[in-house]
Amino acid sequence: MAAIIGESPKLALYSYWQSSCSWRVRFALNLKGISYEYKAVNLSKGEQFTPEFEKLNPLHFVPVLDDGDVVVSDSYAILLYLEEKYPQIALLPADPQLKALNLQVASIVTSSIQPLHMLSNLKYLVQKVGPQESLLFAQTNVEKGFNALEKLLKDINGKYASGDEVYMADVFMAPQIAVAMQRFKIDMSKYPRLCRIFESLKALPEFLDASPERQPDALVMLLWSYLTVVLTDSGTVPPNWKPAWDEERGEVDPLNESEFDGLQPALSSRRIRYCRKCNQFKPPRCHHCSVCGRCVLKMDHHCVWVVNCVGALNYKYFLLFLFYTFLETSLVTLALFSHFLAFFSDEEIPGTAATLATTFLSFVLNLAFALSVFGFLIMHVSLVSANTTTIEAYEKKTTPKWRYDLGQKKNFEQVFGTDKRYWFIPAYSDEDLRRMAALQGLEFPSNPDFDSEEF
Ligand SMILES: N[C@@H](CCC(=O)N[C@@H](CS)C(=O)NCC(=O)O)C(=O)O
Ligand SMILES: [Zn+2]
Ligand SMILES: [Zn+2]
Repeated sequence: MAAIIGESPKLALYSYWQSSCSWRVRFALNLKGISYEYKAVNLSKGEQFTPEFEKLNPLHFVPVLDDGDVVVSDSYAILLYLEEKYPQIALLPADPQLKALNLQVASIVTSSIQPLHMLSNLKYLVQKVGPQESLLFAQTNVEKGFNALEKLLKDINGKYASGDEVYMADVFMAPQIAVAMQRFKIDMSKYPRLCRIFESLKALPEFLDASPERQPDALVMLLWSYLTVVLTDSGTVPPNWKPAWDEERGEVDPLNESEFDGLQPALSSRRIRYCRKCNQFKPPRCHHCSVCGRCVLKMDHHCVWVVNCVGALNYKYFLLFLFYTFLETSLVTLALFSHFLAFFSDEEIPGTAATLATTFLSFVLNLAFALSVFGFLIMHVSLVSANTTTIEAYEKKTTPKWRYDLGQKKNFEQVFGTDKRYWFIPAYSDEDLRRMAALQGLEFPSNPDFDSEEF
């Protein structure tokens, strides 16, 4: 987002990443080079119905623009307001006929297409007439609107809707076409003029920056997982912890019997896990981390990216962080793919040298990240499905009979919990925290068939 003009106080935009109406306004603000504060309103959680939001827009819709003394809701009204208040980089042409055309296109999108497929209306229809009928209803109305737009713009020359400049018609059409293709699978080959306009518009960095997957609220899950894995202690051995019985054999630093005077006889005949650096007993699967300088419960590895050790208490959060990073970087890579290909074609690419370089670099970096995170993710999927940690997989000898292997489903639950609703969020249900010993990191259920096996 470019710098704001003059000394005006910063605008705020109430928006939801997936809302096409908000996308129009984000696109317009970017075209005008106006920076703004992004205020996420989570429509799927019903945040549009809170009393605070109702004061801003009694219709409970995003977008809403807050320009200090002036609060405007409705994308159409917001565009006209911005045009008056920030006239630099006009989004309406001076020519009355072209101006009318732009207003007409914008109005067709906001009143004759989008309201007929908006989520709350479709939800209502799904309940009344079923999912098939409601999808057909949405598709029919999008196509009706696109037929009209195709005819209206058929004889206009130029890359964009009303010529070679980007105006209000484009601002309204581009997100609408993107949604029609992605959400309603509309066959755009029936609308060649709209297709050409969309091809030019989707190459604009101002449009890409406004796209759903680049909005801060789309990044929420990634950031949430990241902060949780950074802030959750990986698990330390409680002071004075003593083993109830021997757990593992072949550990480093086996002690001789005279070193544990006072322990039960049954224990002294076996090998006890003891950390000489911390001077304390080690629970099963616990390892000493030399970076953290302490013993870490079910230690996986020390991770520099999250500046923390990854262990029993934060392993799930770490995996979710990997998963959401993979999702995010792959989406951005896919979105930028056609722009990347355009660099190798002969066609002229719009945008300044700086924005082109940024697009190119973003593509390469996101692709590299997506691929490396993917490799890491696959490795951890196989570790989780066998109920091993990175350290154990490294240390494990050849036997396939791993005592903690409870079968794939149970192994997965040992890390992610048994409650499906919590699988994709960095948290556990209270019930799981109470019932599942593995989540505390001191005891782990083992497979009775392999229990006596050595490893
Ligand atoms: N005419 C309004 C429509 C706004 C609108 O439909 N917003 C949708 C998102 S695109 C919304 O907030 N829906 C919330 C809901 O349906 O509860 C505009 O152009 O801003
Ligand atoms: Zn230690
Ligand atoms: Zn560590």
